[in-house]
Amino acid sequence: MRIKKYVGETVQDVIFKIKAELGPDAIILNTHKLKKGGILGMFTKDVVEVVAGVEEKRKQEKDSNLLTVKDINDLKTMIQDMHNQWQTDKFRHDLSEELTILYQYLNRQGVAREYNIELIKLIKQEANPEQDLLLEIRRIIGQYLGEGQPIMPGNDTKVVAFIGPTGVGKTTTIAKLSARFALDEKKRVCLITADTYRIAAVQQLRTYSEIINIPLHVIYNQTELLKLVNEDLKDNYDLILLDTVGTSWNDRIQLGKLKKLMTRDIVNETHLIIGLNTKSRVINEIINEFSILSPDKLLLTKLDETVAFGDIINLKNKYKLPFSYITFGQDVPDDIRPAAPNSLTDYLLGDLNV
Ligand SMILES: Nc1nc2c(ncn2[C@@H]2O[C@H](COP(=O)(O)OP(=O)(O)O)[C@@H](O)[C@H]2O)c(=O)[nH]1
Ligand SMILES: [Mg+2]
Repeated sequence: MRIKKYVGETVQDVIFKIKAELGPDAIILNTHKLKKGGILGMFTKDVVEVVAGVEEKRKQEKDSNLLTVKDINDLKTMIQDMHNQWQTDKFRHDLSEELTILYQYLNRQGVAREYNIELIKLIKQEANPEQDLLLEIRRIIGQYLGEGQPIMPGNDTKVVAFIGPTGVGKTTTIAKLSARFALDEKKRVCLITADTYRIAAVQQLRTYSEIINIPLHVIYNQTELLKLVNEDLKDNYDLILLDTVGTSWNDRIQLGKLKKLMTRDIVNETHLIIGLNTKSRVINEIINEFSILSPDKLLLTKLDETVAFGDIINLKNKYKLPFSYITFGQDVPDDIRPAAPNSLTDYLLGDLNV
């Protein structure tokens, strides 16, 4: 144990110093008051003396966060490879200075090389040289991403289901949307949850439904869902939002169950929720696995926890599905917006300087 003595005017002062120096795990071993300073017994000051200690971490624990020589060499090789790839990237050499900056920028945002090249070619072809280049880039990338497709309640009751991995923001997004539709647009909204796996999940949605003052139904199987939608709720609501169990993307059994539950004769529209803070490789695996549920739209969450937005382009290209909404924070109902091309390009091109 590392032990040290601290002196200060008050106990709070001393504890503050101890925490700063020894960390939150420090323990107080002894305290006492004493007088200090002064001349001939006059002008002395009361001070507090505290002895504190902290258990020293074993060497091995400390070292686990350090990079080994091999780690450093691997990193060097990786950086060198990236540098070589960039240097020998033939495509780059024929570009104007501005387009080189854009190409490099999109590369850093994580846009896959093939899509990046496609975009740059498109901009080369279509940008009007009379116009401001940045505005032209925004316009062309906006067109490339296509119009967003948010939920449009119609004359008939519309049932919209939300699917995606656990913790991606399904329930929170449903709460945001139901508040928007029920409170702002005065639509008749009803919630159904099939997420009965955890008690807390139902409670979470129930709390929102009570605040927004809309009904919530809990269903356990397809028969109940069918009866509820086709008999009890039909024509009484403009919009029914269906929350589903948080499925691990590689749990095929669970995904199979979900597929059985959400047949097309019940659900009109399915939004697959993707946390944009997820690694590109994992996003691809998620979409591949969830494709058995034939999602109609992609809904992007957690843009506030993301620094690279290239996956917006990668997703659009690879899956050809429209985006419905983007969410960018935990606040219900504020942190959601329809996925308009303008909003998406704001994120993607936010720091671009050409
Ligand atoms: N930062 C951030 N957090 C979010 C966003 N959407 C949801 N969350 C948080 O993510 C966590 C999981 O959300 P939840 O809706 O329960 O996910 P579910 O398991 O898919 O239903 C909660 O703490 C939410 O507040 C978002 O856009 N940004
Ligand atoms: Mg949930």
